[in-house]
Amino acid sequence: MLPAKSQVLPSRRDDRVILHFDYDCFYASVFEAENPTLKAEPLAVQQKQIIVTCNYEARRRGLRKLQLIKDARRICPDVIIVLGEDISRFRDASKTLYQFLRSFSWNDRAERLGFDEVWLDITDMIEYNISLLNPHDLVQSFFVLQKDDPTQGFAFNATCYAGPTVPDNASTNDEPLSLRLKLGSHLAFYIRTELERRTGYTSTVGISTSKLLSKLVGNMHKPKDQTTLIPPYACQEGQVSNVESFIDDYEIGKIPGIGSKLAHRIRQHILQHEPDFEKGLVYGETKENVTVKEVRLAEGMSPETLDKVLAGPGSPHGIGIKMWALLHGVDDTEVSFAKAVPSQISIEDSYIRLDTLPELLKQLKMLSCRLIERMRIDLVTSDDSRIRLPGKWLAHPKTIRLSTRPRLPLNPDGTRSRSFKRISHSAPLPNYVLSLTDNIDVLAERLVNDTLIAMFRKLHPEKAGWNLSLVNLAVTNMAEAGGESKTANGRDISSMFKRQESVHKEFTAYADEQSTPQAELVPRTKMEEGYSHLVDSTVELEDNSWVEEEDEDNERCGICGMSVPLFAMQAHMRFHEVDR
Ligand code: DGT
Ligand code: MG
Repeated sequence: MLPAKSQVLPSRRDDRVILHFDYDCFYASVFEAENPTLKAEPLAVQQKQIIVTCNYEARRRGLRKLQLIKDARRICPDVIIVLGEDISRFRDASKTLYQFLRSFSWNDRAERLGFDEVWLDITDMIEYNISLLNPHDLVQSFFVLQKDDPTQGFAFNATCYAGPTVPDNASTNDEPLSLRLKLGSHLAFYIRTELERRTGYTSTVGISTSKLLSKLVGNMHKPKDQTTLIPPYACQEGQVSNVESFIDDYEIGKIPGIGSKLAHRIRQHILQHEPDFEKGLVYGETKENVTVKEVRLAEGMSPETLDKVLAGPGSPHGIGIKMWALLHGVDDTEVSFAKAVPSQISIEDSYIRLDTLPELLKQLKMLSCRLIERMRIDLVTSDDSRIRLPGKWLAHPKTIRLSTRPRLPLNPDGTRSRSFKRISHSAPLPNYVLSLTDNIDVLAERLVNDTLIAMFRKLHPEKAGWNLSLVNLAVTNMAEAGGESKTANGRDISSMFKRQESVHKEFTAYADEQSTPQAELVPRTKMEEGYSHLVDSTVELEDNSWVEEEDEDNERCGICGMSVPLFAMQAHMRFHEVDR
């Protein structure tokens, strides 16, 4: 007999209040912030042959994210298209907005996902403010934003939610969670209004008790709005849990934490055949939707069944129970503390073809330069480390890691089987790389010659015959130079928190795109830019359960550059064939 749900599900942590922020049409908003007249125009941001995002005026006229440029021009001839290949402007804007949101937090649980999403765990602020409420006059309440200055805050009505709710017929419910979420919704409203007033950026916010639910529910009213998932959350006798009824209708591939490959396997299991795909650029979009409810209620479904369905090479231990929890809207992962220094810095690029030593050396040199540059930006205590040398290292990476993704040799029939596993080799990072007086170019050259070539030979002992689709260079194993911070393990680096410019740089960096005949580079996807710590085992893995083990198997479409899971590649190529 199956164990009762309560025995197998991790308990839901409904004592928390968590906000999820998603900036509206982020890349387009960055251009609009630089040139506000663009706001009234249909605006799209181009990377290679696709529109990675467009503003809401463009969406009103029929454009959408991840559309081919030629389609966009056909649908909306007066669309203004700007080039978004240089991601540094997005990184900078993201950092500024993050610092703004983080400044509201008391507990410093402020976690970024990619460039344009942030979670804040505001539980402590809510609890404190509930303790201040006057139960006889909830309508005229005041939310205190700073404990040491009770005049800093805003007036609000604690008897109702701010903004829309799910379900939308907000029946009065007097459980304590209801009051906590009401306060959360008012704080969300205040912060996103302030964000817009101070920076011009609009955002969409979800309010709930976990990262999963706040992220999902925020999507219900876009753009420039917010949504609270209201109680009851728990399954009680005679009551339907709003959590389950909310999550039940979602296609399983839309649940954060269930990545495209896992979703594909679950669909296969439920449908008992290979699911058909939509033709189009957005990979993994299935024609045959399988909802959370269908999976949950499928005959014989249990964590053990999911374990069997999802088991495979590289599947993490406990995948079944983890997925089972997500299907019930249960996610107990914490919102991470803001970090003083990244746990690693990683630079990578992907190639259509990289199979000669001279080209490899050139790419290693380029990646090394970018890596050292980013190390100096993220880990050195100067506001502009490139100008004010020498600065001081806040953390010393102790290890360097080289990873490659080799293509398999041709089969006897001339075809090539796809395998996209990365292989890695790590070595101690030579000390000279930490010199702040030497020129980056010189250091990079030395690193390649002294260390990286030997590391490469360990991975690829054969003289020729290799062909790489990706090279990644990372420094890891950070020894912080100090640490009273929550994330530090050494001496005092608290000063770092005080310097806005030096904290929270984007922790993953990528080489600039340049097209060369030998090593043609293709555009980055959202996964690579920001979501990489979700999907890429080389980046920021330690934080939370949002790691999906699978998308390393993605391959880049040589036509549009989309990162596409292998199983969807055929359907994706059919899309281009039809499109020609
Ligand atoms: P939204 O949130 O629907 O109002 O629109 P965005 O543009 O903020 O979209 P979102 O939140 O999914 O992604 C944030 C930014 O990340 C977006 O402005 C462009 C970039 N991005 C998203 N998906 C992809 C992708 O598949 N490839 C590339 N290269 N960039 C992407
Ligand atoms: Mg967004």
